[in-house]
Amino acid sequence: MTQRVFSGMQPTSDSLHLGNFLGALTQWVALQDTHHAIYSVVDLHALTVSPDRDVLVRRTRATAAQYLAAGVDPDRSILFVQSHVPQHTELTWILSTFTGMGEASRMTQFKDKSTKVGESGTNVGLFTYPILQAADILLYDTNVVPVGEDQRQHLELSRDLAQRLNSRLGEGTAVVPEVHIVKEVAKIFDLQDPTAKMSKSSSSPNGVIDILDDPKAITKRIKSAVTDTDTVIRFDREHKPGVSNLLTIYSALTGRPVDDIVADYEGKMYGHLKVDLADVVVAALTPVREAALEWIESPERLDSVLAQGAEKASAIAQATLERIYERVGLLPLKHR
Ligand code: ATP
Ligand code: LTN
Repeated sequence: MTQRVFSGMQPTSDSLHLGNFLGALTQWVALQDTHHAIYSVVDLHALTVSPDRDVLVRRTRATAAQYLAAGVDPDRSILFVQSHVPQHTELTWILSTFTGMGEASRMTQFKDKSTKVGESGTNVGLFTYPILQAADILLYDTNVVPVGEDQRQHLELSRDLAQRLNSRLGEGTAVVPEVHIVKEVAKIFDLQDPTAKMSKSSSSPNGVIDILDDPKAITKRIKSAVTDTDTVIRFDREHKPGVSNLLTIYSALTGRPVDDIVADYEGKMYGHLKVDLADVVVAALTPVREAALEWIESPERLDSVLAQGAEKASAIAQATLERIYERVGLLPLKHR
């Protein structure tokens, strides 16, 4: 049987950034050729950061638009919004009763995010976030989950929960998912702080390249990327994180090996590399930006694609949920 892929991103920003694009979205698009793919805009996860109502609605559509623009193909894959499929919240409850307080407390993303906002700003949803993520994955009997490096620990929890369901409720209750992380692009760094990951919640907007940025803004940000006082263009993650990050992006977008690119720039200055890289990024993102803006301007067409996706996703999710409900011993409802 064709292996199944599932992944999702939170609608926590108007635009996805180059890290999301290379670390996740590009892999999603490629996996459609070999797998049955299911991709979701995980709006329930985004509620953990208490967004404004109108902003969340807008970002949910914009995120779906960017998936489509990057090449997620609704004729081959399922594309849907998480809250349209209520089985996600239903399975989350069951999984929460299989999750230990200790293991949930060890999640580093929760620790980081809750430290940032302090105890008064931390809601329980932020704590149970990885359990909802496990529900997303297990509901579709997912074999492969393409994500960036920062999601590795959450994926470990999903795997542990799947194995626990199988040992307590019987083999075949859940599929144990494999994480799919492409090493080269698993962590794209911030252009202003090349030791931190490029992130939607970055403190330095100039360090982030957004898919929806116009070419001028992209060029400006790449030209002002932090490098080092040395002048040699070579790949050295530890001593030259800024230049290495630029080389990684260049290589990922052109498909050329880093060594070839380094050879081309022998004896040249950082400025040369940056000017050319700006052209490469603009060329790669412009068609995506234009297609995304078209989708954003046709919300009805977009909503209809999402409605079809939700219907297909729901059918798969309901079958899994019924299997698990039956195995945990919830009394089946007999219709009169
Ligand atoms: P936030 O900063 O709000 O946590 P984010 O920018 O990390 O957001 P997510 O929605 O959490 O974005 O991530 C969506 C997907 O993109 C995930 O698979 C994540 O691993 C991947 N990803 C995020 N940032 C990067 C990055 N800098 N490099 C590679 N992959 C990334
Ligand atoms: N936590 C993920 C988003 C996410 C996800 C998922 C990723 C929610 N559910 C299921 C893969 C599979 C993040 O990128 N921050």
